[in-house]
Amino acid sequence: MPANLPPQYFEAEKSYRTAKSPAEKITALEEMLSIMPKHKGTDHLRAELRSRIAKLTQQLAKKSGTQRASMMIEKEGAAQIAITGLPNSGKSQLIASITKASPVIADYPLSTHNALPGMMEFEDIKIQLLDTPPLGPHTIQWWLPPMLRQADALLLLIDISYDPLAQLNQIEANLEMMRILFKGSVAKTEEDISYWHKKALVVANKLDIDYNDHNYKLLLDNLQNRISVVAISALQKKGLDKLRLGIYRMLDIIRVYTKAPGEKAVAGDPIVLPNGSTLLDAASNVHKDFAAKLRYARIWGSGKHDGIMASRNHLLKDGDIIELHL
Ligand SMILES: Nc1nc2c(ncn2[C@@H]2O[C@H](COP(=O)(O)OP(=O)(O)O)[C@@H](O)[C@H]2O)c(=O)[nH]1
Ligand SMILES: [Mg+2]
Repeated sequence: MPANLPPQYFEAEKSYRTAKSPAEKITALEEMLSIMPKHKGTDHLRAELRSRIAKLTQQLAKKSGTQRASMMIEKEGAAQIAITGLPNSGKSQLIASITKASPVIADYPLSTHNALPGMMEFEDIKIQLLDTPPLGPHTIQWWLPPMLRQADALLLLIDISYDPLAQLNQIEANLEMMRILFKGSVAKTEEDISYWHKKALVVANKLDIDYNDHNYKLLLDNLQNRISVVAISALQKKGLDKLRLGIYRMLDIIRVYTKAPGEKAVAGDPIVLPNGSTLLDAASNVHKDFAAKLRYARIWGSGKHDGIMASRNHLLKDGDIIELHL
């Protein structure tokens, strides 16, 4: 136990020990985490607290009947992305326009109480999007923070018809309270292990309302490329192809196709891997035993000569075709 913990920490720890329900325990652990000084000496303890929070959240999700459904949305497809933002920004409209899901869309705030998944197609892969309840000073569903933390990436949806910078600030502040930081966030830049670090894309919605151009420029000027922005009209289905591409790029993934000797690659059914993956990573993705059994592989696409033999640590590129020899 690091010696220099402030007295408030021990108070929070006491409420953790006396807490009766998992929900109370989580609250106390979150508090301990926020009080604890952030330096090398507390790394281990902070990691420990995070894993206790994760375990308790899982327990809670298993117990709490009706809420379980929205909490435990299993990842499907190449990635799971949560759409988040303030009330009325158009989260549900976006899901309805870009996937086949049909959530409630309404002009009053807080119309979404549950999370709803939908599958978005991008070329030959599918990416799961989650419609979620809004951020803000309202009663936030207890499962919203773990859901956002669990997602592979976030879409930060902004209603461009009013003050975009205030909205972005509020989104950032709300996420930070949930211990979530995103790449390009001004809040904190250092790698802090007591936070969940997410990739994020800012989506400026309602661009169909013409006076919104001004607000959009304001947003772009302020962000100065620290985070990518895509402008859309969810209602009129404009900019959605750009959004699909933006999401794909944000994920930083590659698609690799396998083929059997003498045959063509299976079109439309790629293995999806993080950018920077090697042939060996692809092999173990196909089957856990393949990495050990792999004798050699031939590769088409990223090599200078198609069909060359490639080494196990050959870096793969999007669109490569591989032939594994065991
Ligand atoms: N003009 C315009 N209105 C939109 C757009 N997207 C959503 N809306 C409207 O904004 C309101 C809130 O939308 P909703 O999807 O329910 O927002 P949510 O609370 O973020 O889920 C509804 O009245 C929608 O019709 C858009 O692209 N353009
Ligand atoms: Mg909604």
